[in-house]
Amino acid sequence: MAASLPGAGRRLLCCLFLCLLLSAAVRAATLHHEWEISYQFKSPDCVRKLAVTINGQTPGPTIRATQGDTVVVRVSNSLLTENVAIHWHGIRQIGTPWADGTEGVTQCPILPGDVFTYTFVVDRPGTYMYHAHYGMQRSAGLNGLIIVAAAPGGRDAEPFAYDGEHDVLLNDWWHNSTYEQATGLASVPIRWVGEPHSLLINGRGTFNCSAAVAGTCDATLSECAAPVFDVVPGKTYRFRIASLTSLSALNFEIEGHPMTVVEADGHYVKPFVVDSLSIYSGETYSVLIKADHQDPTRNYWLASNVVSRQPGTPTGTAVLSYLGAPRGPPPTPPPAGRAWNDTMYRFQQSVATVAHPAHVEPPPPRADRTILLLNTQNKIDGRIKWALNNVSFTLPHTPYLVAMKNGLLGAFDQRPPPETYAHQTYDIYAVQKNPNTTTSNGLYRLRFGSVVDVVLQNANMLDANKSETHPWHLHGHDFWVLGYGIGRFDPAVHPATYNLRDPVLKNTVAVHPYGWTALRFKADNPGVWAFHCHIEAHFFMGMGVVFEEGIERIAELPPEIMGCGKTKGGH
Ligand SMILES: *[C@@H]1O[C@H](CO)[C@@H](O)[C@H](O)[C@H]1NC(C)=O
Ligand SMILES: *[C@@H]1O[C@H](CO)[C@@H](O)[C@H](O)[C@H]1NC(C)=O
Ligand SMILES: *[C@@H]1O[C@H](CO)[C@@H](O)[C@H](O)[C@H]1NC(C)=O
Ligand SMILES: *[C@@H]1O[C@H](CO)[C@@H](O)[C@H](O)[C@H]1NC(C)=O
Ligand SMILES: *[C@@H]1O[C@H](CO)[C@@H](O)[C@H](O)[C@H]1NC(C)=O
Ligand SMILES: *[C@@H]1O[C@H](CO)[C@@H](O)[C@H](O)[C@H]1NC(C)=O
Ligand SMILES: [Cu+2]
Repeated sequence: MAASLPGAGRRLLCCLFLCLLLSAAVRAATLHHEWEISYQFKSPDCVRKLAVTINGQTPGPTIRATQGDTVVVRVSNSLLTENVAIHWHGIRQIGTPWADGTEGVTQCPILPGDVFTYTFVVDRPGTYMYHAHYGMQRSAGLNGLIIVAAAPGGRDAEPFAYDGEHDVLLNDWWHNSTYEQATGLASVPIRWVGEPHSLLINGRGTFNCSAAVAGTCDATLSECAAPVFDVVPGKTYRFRIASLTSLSALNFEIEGHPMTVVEADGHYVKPFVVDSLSIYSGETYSVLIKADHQDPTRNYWLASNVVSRQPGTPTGTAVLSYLGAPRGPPPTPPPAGRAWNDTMYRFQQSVATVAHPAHVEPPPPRADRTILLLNTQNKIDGRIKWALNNVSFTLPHTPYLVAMKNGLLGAFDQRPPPETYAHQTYDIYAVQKNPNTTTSNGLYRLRFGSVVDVVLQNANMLDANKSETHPWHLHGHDFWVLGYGIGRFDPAVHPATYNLRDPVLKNTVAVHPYGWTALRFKADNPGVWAFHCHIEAHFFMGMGVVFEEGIERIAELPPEIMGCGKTKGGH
């Protein structure tokens, strides 16, 4: 069309195009961050311990950006003897699959003394996170928030209003080192990581010093003082709540203040009210609360409690402080949360989380491929593992992205893992007769642009009458959550019950004890993407798979992601 226009018209078009480009360029900023990763002595829960920090802090700095911005993080590894890699959790990395930060999948680890620059676009507004993705390093303190504001005047503006905002990053914390934990998990017999010593809110908790090794605990440190969230009576606040726990499923509440859930994993949801929020590792939510307490003379607790496992950790606390009320802790004991084994309460929240009516993105009506994944606890040579369809996942030494792009066929198992399991006969309530399994680092290759359903089926563990919640996180995509159930998934029955009308899009979803969860995504983001249980110990023990799609569409990889494992073809 432009070719047939007279010269003047063509110039006008060019000018219009340039103006558009320029105005977009004005809005979209490039935000530079310089991060030095190092070990420091920290006392997040008043007990001194070595922590992996960013510029001396744990949690690290919050990245604040506006939709469309480019974030550039220059990471210098000053850990002396330890590698590092940082994952940008919930950022899809469209066009930058090498910046996902998943060691063994999208990059070689960053060596001590080396610098690696992550550059990516934050294309959606919402609440996201970052954390280490190398070994069990996440539990050592490398984590933080990414908060992306909606582009002003854009169609992704919030469908809700509020007067002020507070950010809450939830975590669990051990005094053991991650090396002690990882070695324990790989030992025979296993030394399980156990329940956390403390629950942290914005990196702070309170351990009872009389139970700590003498000389390591100081309850008067400001570093471990309960965080205070200030509110003005009558105002409405948005609380962004994110969980990066290594193990714990949490029940979060703000004493005496019902919460209206409005966002989940960066997507607006149909508002619903809860007294307490169930939140799993890898998930984020925004809730609105009204600062409308009846008693103007007091403050209120923010409380985080372990659920889904029998708790052995005191409540994590912070203070909601009303303007005009005296400073200091609330007069009541902190709320103990829901019963830890009230699975139906948590299940109901899952089901209640659907897309906001004005922000429904309908899923494709049907899938091109369905992968059923049975998750079981297993054994290999006496070591306890987790497996999907009887395959326990291990990471290759050469990142898949590099291996596949460079045709290094010997870098990983070329046999794809199984698509399904014996779903008609497998008894999800029984202890397996033969828990022996095998390891593999094979992956699922997805046809580019195809629609993929994944159904996660939970089952009994090695102990009788025991099944746990697993929060599954997909890299590189958001998925539609089509349905949940308790019991055995039946492919002939349950797909008919899927929510195809207004399912929420998420990047992390729970599969409840003895339950199933069905999700759908479009394999339209060229790259190699991990999909795994976000419990640090479970992924370490094999609870994950990897998807590849459109690898041939990736023009060239940055050399900085290479340099480990195989670098030449052959075997
Ligand atoms: C963690 O440390 C405690 C105290 O030293 C020890 O009893 C426990 O066995 C350790 N846990 C692991 C998994 O090594
Ligand atoms: C700390 O532990 C000691 C000894 O077990 C106990 O007497 C005390 O009440 C505890 N303090 C708190 C604040 O829980
Ligand atoms: C929940 O656990 C408690 C013990 O902590 C037990 O008494 C109760 O029966 C359990 N409830 C259910 C529904 O399993
Ligand atoms: C499971 O593997 C162990 C070796 O690690 C072996 O001794 C045992 O016989 C196997 N069990 C079955 C049922 O095959
Ligand atoms: C896993 O494989 C073993 C034998 O290799 C078999 O006995 C067992 O039933 C399988 N388990 C599942 C869940 O398929
Ligand atoms: C497991 O539950 C069943 C009933 O659901 C019961 O008969 C059995 O005794 C339980 N086993 C254990 C070890 O608790
Ligand atoms: Cu898990």
